Amino acid sequence: MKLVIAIVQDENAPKLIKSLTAKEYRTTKLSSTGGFLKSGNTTLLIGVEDDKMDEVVDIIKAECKYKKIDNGKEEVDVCGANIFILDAEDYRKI
Ligand code: 2BA
Repeated sequence: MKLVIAIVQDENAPKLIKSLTAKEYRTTKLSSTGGFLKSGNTTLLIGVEDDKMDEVVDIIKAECKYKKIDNGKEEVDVCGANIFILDAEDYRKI
């Protein structure tokens, strides 16, 4: 099993969560703040079986769009998603 940590733009999060939930993936949404822009973003925790990883990445790709932001000093490219994929050693529901 993998633990996916996906940092996405706030505006893309509702549709992404809806699409993941529709495919029966479970998500936890955390409110987060980017260290560079110091503005809000969304971090999702998603527990995924190994053989479902490609589908999850495809859903994230489909729902999360890249954008440019002018922070007053420069134009900054913000990715659709920054995704960390970790091996989950164990997972239990109690
Ligand atoms: P922020 O840290 O607010 O970064 C927003 C965007 O600013 C970044 O987009 C990148 O294009 C730019 N940026 C970030 N740090 C920079 C720097 N030191 N110098 C110049 N430009 C810089 P993304 O790379 O798509 O990142 C979007 C958000 O994802 C980040 O928001 C941060 O919250 C998270 N993130 C990205 N990479 C990460 C990493 N390696 N570890 C933890 N969080 C990460």
